[in-house]
Parts: sequence; C-alpha cells; structure tokens
Amino acid sequence: MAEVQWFPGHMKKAERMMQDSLKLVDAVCEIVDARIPRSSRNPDLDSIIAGRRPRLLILNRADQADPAVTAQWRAYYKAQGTPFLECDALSGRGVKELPRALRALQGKQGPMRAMVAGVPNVGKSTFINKVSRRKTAATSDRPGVTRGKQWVTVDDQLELLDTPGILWPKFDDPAVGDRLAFTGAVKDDVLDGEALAARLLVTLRESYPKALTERYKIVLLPEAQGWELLEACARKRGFLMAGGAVDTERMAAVLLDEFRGGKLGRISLERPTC
Ligand SMILES: Nc1nc2c(ncn2[C@@H]2O[C@H](COP(=O)(O)OP(=O)(O)O)[C@@H](O)[C@H]2O)c(=O)[nH]1
Ligand SMILES: [Mg+2]
Repeated sequence: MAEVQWFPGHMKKAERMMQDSLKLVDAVCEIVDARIPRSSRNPDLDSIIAGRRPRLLILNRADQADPAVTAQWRAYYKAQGTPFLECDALSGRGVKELPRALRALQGKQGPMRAMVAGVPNVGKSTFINKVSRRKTAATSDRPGVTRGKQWVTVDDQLELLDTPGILWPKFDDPAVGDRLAFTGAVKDDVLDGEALAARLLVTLRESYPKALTERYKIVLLPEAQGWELLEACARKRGFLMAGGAVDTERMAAVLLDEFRGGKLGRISLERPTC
C-alpha cells in the first residue's frame, strides 16, 4: 500500500480549496466511516482547520457498522467531549439532527454555513442530499466523483459546502491503508485486489469468523494464509479457469464487492481500544 503513488494532483488542489473555503464557513463537518472511525479521519484536516473552526464528527454508514462497536465509539467520544453525530445517509437516519448539532457547536444564532469534509466515498454527497432533501450533490459508488466546489442550500438557516474527498500522501500505519481500501475509500485501480482480499479474509477470520463461514462455507484453519482462504472461497463458489485453476482474481473482486455492499453483515474493523 505505502509504496503506491496514489496521492493525485486533484487531491492537493482539493486541500488548497478547503483551506481557502474555511474562512467562508462557521464549522466543519468531518464525515467518517462508522466501520473505521479512526482510519477514515484525515490527519491533514487538523492542519487545514488549525483550530480556526469548530468541528463536528459525523459517523456515517452506521447501518453497515457493528452496532455493539458503534456503542463503544459513542461512549468514547462522549468521554472525550468530542461533538459527534451518528447517521446513515442512505436511509437518512440521524441526519436531521445536523442543524441542532451545529447550532450547539457554534453557540450562535442566525444563518450558518458548514463545510462537509471526509475521505472519498464516505457518503458526503449522500449526506448533503439527505439533509437538504435534494439531489444536487453528485453521488457515486466510486471514489472521487465530487471534483468542484458545491454549495447546497438546506434552508434559510443553513448552507453546506460539499468538498471532494481527500486522502493524505502517506499512511504511517499500513493497516490504515488497508482499512480504507477494504471499505472503498481508495480507488481499486491502484490496488492489488487479490492481496487486499487475502488480507481482508485474515482480518475477518480474526474478528468476524462466523460472517465468513456462513457466507463462503469455508473451513477457517487458524494457520491458513490469506491467499489459501481466498482460494478456498473461489473453489466453493466454483470460480475455475480453463485448466482447472481457481480464479482468485474474480473471487477477490467478488469478496471486496460483497464486503462493501454489506453482504457479510454489519462489520466494524476498528474499536476505540485497538
Ligand atoms: N449503506 C450506506 N451507504 C451509503 C451511506 N452513505 C452513502 N452511501 C453510499 O456510498 C456511496 C458513496 O456515496 P457518496 O455520497 O457519493 O460519497 P462521497 O464520495 O463521500 O461524496 C453511494 O453509493 C451511496 O449511496 C450510508 O450511510 N450507508
Ligand atoms: Mg461526493
């Protein structure tokens, strides 16, 4: 992961754009993925905001996260005094709390403007659409769709600025890069899908073995390597190539797709404690 050159020019541009836009807003909504609330926080956002604006943390995709783990995060943020909101932008659960939460953060009356920031594909545009009950912010199931600067009027009291998703140039911890890739924040075309899928299988064997055995009907030997698990899944699915070799490339794509699509159930890859 770390060796891949994947910090594209448009992300650098986006960082500059956010820096410039900061003076136009009263607050920043940082949207994170509830399945990876730590890894999906961009460390560069701290230096972009530099304490100049209050920040509301928004745990989106709560519908895909393990509810028991999300409860741990809730307790953790409360103990830390971190203002946060938990939601599911697809169904809209929790999003209507936004104006109230921003108001509490700000402690001021009158119209407010907030910038919505976050890594690619976390649900920024979907969230904005739900809050504003419009279809103005472009959404996509691929990272990197929002490119320009987009203001969306919610009502006469609130305006939101959609921003392109940004990542940061280097992951200090390769596990962070993996988690962002598992959940779809990093574009697939810069990744080795089979290696990634193999690592996802090892991760899931550790924390959600039942999800794996139920979906793919494989035996989870503790000593099996990730690629062996991937082969086992491919065999069970009948993904064979001419000559009889298992098509692990196809299985990798299917696994990542099914994981991201929630077919393996509600899974969280990070807890406040580890
Ligand atoms: N299950 C689920 N899917 C979501 C949620 N929020 C967004 N999505 C989906 O994730 C994909 C990316 O959303 P988008 O808003 O374009 O992400 P952005 O890149 O951060 O603007 C879309 O297919 C959305 O429908 C959510 O809370 N739950
Ligand atoms: Mg977007």
